[in-house]
Amino acid sequence: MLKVFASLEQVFKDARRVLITAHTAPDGDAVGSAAALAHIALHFGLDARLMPDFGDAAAIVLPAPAVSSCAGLAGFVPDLVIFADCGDAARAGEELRALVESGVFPGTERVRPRIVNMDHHADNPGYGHINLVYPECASTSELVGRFAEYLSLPLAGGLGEAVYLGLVSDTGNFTFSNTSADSLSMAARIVAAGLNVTDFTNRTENTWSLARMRLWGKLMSKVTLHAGGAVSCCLVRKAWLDEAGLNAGDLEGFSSRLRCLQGVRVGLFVREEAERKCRVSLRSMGDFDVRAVAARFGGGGHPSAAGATLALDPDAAQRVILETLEAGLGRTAAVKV
Ligand SMILES: [Mn+2]
Repeated sequence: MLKVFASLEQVFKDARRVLITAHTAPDGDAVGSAAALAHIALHFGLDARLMPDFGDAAAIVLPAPAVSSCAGLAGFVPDLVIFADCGDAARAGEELRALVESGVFPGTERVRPRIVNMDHHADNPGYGHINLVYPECASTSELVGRFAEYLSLPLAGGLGEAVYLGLVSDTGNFTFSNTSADSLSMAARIVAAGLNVTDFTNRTENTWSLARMRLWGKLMSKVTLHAGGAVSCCLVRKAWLDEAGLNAGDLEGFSSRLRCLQGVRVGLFVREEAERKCRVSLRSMGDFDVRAVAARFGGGGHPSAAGATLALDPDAAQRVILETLEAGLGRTAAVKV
């Protein structure tokens, strides 16, 4: 890791304008790792932009302007593009997927920025010129935190908050199977550097609207059990979100709640995005590989947290995933959990 950190440090030294991107429908690790990289870019004196526009998902103060598309960059042409927490380039959206494919920055004829890929998804194909893909990191933010510490930057202030957001987000507040001594000790160093955990949580998590809590209540009242109680399942129709004036970000974390039920090994959450288009999220406690299930439907992720997008209505999407889960769990029925 030290050798590739040295290469990355040189990339930052050589660059002038950096675009830092994370996946669309961003979670705390996407926001946190991108924001932490922006802090590091500012340390090197770079002009930085973030994409997508994280909006309400940000939860923390972003150190650089965030735009929703390349058009929003308004003439800002980067010589460095960093993908954070994107298991494949397409997760950063169509424009930046095209950048990886052609090498040419969208809207220009021959600008070819350096492409850096920082991630912790094991199925990341390594689409950058420089690839830092470390599945042993519980979050991409932890990887960025390690790079900051390699640069002797203390994980304090905005940088510490950004890394901490990713640490807690991808480990479910240090409860998921990926939680390691490394992630906990990095959190300890951030707290030692001044982060107030209660104040941070108040600003980032204790911010629910009543409409959001009531929607969660409605969804929880509709949870069903399958495969002899080994699978919990819930689906949300787009109309329910629209009626409540909510969006997908208001459901962040719901899929993990589905694992709380005693005896459940896999939680399945189906969210209708549009007509005949659903996002399915799968969560396990690490003893059943949900990434393999997601991969069968063109998705990916981690062994205990994965997702896929299906061109089906929500009931059909639920049915096909449940069938796959039931077959898979049947094969591992002998596993004692
Ligand atoms: Mn992540």
